[in-house]
Amino acid sequence: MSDCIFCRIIRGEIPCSKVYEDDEILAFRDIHPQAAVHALIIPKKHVATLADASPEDAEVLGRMLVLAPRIAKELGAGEGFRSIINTGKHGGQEVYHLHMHILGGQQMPAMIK
Ligand code: IU
Repeated sequence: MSDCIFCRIIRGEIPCSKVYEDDEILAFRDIHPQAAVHALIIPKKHVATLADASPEDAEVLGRMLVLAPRIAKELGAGEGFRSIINTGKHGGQEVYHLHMHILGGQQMPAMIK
């Protein structure tokens, strides 16, 4: 998806504060941080939402999960973090390129009791 903002970040057309990159995954700091540490982990393949992921995406999604604690720790959220994937309209998704938020570096408020 050539005009997707995150695809443009992946291609280097729009700058980002990169914190991790490999052949399949990019992670960068969120431009509007909602916590002391706020990064996004995204697959380089354009998948619009988690609901659009197919079985062939399972490996990269698993790799994103496994990377999350490493990235969180490297950014200073070693005491725990929250990972969120907003999906679709009711999920509050604003950018339609699958991404996992990593939030931490402070006590996160309870969301679900
Ligand atoms: P959401 O899950 O789709 O609601 O979150 C999108 C996030 O992408 C949001 O936190 C934005 O601040 C963030 N973001 C960004 O980091 N860089 C950008 O160029 C754009 C959005 I557009």
